[in-house]
Amino acid sequence: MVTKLIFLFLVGHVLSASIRLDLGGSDQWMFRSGNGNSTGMATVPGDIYADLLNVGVLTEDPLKGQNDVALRWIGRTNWIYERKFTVDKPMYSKDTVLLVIRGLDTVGDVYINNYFVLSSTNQFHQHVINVRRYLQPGNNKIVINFESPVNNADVSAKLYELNNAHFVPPDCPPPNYNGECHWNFIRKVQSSFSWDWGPSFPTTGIWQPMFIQATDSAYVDRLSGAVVKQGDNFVVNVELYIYSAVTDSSEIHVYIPKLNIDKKILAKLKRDTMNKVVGAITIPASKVKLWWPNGYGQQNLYDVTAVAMFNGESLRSETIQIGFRTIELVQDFVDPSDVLKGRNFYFKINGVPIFLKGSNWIPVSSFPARNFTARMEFLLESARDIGMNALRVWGGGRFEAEEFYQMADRKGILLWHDLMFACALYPVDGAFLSNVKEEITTQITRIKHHPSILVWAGNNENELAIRQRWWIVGSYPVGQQIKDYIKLYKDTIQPLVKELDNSRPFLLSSPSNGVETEEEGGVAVDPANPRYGDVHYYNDISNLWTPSTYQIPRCATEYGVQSYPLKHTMMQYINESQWFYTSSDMLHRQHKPGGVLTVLKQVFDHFELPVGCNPSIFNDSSCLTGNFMSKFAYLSQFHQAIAYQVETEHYRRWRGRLDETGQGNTMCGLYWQLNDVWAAPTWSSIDFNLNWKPAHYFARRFFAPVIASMLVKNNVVQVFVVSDLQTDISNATVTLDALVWDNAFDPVYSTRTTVDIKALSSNPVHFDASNPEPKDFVLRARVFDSSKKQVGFDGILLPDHLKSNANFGKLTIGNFYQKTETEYKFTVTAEKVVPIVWIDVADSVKDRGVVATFSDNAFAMTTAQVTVTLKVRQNPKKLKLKSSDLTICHLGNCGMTDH
Ligand code: BMA
Repeated sequence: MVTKLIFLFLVGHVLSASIRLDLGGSDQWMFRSGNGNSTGMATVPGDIYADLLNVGVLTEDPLKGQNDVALRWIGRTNWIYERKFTVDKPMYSKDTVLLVIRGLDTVGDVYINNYFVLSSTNQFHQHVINVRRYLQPGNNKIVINFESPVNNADVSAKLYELNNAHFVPPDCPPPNYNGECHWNFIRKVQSSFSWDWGPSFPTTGIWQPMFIQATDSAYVDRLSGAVVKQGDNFVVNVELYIYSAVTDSSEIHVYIPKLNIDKKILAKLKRDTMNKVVGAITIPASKVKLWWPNGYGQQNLYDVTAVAMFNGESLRSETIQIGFRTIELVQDFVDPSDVLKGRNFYFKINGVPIFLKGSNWIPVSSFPARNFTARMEFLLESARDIGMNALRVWGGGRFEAEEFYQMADRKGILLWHDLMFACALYPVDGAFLSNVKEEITTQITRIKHHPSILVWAGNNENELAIRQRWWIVGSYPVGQQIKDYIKLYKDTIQPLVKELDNSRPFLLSSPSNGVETEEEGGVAVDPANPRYGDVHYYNDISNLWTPSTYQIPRCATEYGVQSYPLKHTMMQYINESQWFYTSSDMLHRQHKPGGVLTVLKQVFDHFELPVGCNPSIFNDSSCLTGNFMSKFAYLSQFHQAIAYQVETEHYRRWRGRLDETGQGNTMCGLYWQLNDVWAAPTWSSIDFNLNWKPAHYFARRFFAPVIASMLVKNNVVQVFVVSDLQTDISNATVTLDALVWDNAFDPVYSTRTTVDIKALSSNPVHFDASNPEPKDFVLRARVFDSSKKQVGFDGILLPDHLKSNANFGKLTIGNFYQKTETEYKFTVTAEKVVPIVWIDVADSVKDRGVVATFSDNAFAMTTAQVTVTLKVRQNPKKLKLKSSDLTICHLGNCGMTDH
């Protein structure tokens, strides 16, 4: 009680000796191009594209048509941002006046009243600098001269080549990306120079908040700290960053109100420096409620606040939230008597082995300075709601916004966190290494308190790139590439990360062989070896609906296949006349080299072609129509969904099982990719307009805690009941039915058996009866507990070839009613078995900003009627929905009339 009172008193105390002036806003900053041709008011935080749109220099959304190419000049231009601000008497009377910048994008010099203040070289750096001596009473001016990021990268690459007698690959992205070169030479979001799923928008601007903080005493910049378990206790290693105006000592209190903790730390602060004050709070583990990933328990979080008592003043930090949980990365040999079989690779959270189920996160937008709270919330909720427990923050993106980590903490989404290096080799000169060290120190310190962060990985695919010889550079032999790689990730980054954060594991790369990579010196002979660490797996040639296509890895952190957005999404960014698959706008958005043909081939290996069209003749005119494109877009999405199901279930079936060569014990399935930054054919399961693609609905079923997954081998069906539950299901009944297209909903074959389902494992279930030849059947497996309640969803296995022109009968939506403000219920009735049913809200409703998802969708109808709930996620105009606002189609007719 006493603690609480002190706490309230301190929080309420007026911070009289400090003055803050926010330098953000939309009515103070001006921007102009280096040559003075474009100019106007700017918004801070913001980016140059938003500013140019605001003032009308750009008249169209950069994401439309081929604007990324038309607007290339923006990234190749130097931009100047400036504003005036007033230093009033009270502020001028302070002798410490700090300029605090949370992020500049990217390379530029900052001046106040023509005095040079600092140079920015990195989008992920932050700056706190005493600028008192540059200030004057009254009017002051701050100017930031940004260099074009494209030119800067280009010049840096050339200089490096001159000094080191070799270039650092890659030079440029493939020409069809319409991207910029040498992203590896500038420390900004690597994909802002283009990627295979996104356009090139090399942003410039003041992308994070900026303010002036004047003080006579001190300014508390940041509270941070990681939580580790030691014996029976948790230890919160608190770090407080205080910029002090004077040399003095301070009494610091760190409060964790829920635990009634008031920890006193005495600190000696040095004048005119950022002081790092540390303290350890030891808490018996029995006193706390653990934080769990989604599906395993509550996401218990605790507020932590620090208050520094200073010269009679109390300076309060921002409140952070921490969680108590342990992380263990298990990498023991699968068979100690035969180490060549490889090592396990899985994570235990609070002692429970967790199968990582999820996807890969790319930046929420090409324009990350803008406010994307709602979009981010939607995407993370979409991950949580379908049972994901993990996302990989991919290394070509960014250290995310604070709110991203907060949402992941609250939703129980574990984050496999790459550091921001991707698909490239990097310079290793002194300047680059110190630049990177500051970046990593800043960012890890900023976010390490978040319980959702599971692991750091040094980069995306750079080890793989060396070994798979992605680039042959005569003057830069592989041996030297390896040496440089080791210098950057093993000798520089790894010790730094370990020093900054000993509360979670560090991996040199993703994918890597984990411990094996370390034992091989940092670059493994075969980083893609499925017996060690994680793998990324892509295949454009083989049948993706057949499990035998896939490896049996320990952990799959990337895999996927592309699909096209539906017409309604595309129509907001291209003209209707471009809605055919070889139109210049559609080709423009397909960055994956060869992607147009591989998607066509993949899709029509499983589905029938629309009558009359033969896309193997590339310009067959009957395929080059909007109708074909509409149908093809649906089919590509259905194909993607089934491929993700087959691959993910394959991984899940290998949970806790090894083959005779020691492969197996697979513990991760993170498909590539969750989200999109533009409307284009990509690997995402949620399109740019936030429509869940069929793959996302499939994921809800294939990521369910218990699945009944079928494997057909030599015409024999086996059912694997894979359980991520922590308790066994004894006396479960497993049923298997075979259905056909023309026997209504009556199975032509049924069998069942009773088994015990072991927790946290994959349980192969054998049937006594001989099973049917499964080629043309829809197979359905179900699991029931001992009280005859179904566990999980129907397991469905569709035939390898599906008649996408067939008539699957009439589908009817009925009994539509509003259940709550945001939920509607209805039934779907079918006449016969339908392989895939697709429900949607009508385009006219989407046009009014409605984003909705369904409790189930893209499902096989194997009973006459199912009940579905529609959940309205965004509804800016507060529309009331009617049953006529829904559309329904099936595999045979989706896209036949435009939806
Ligand atoms: C991997 C990723 C990304 C890429 C994806 C699809 O290489 O790491 O770089 O977008 O595959 O090609």
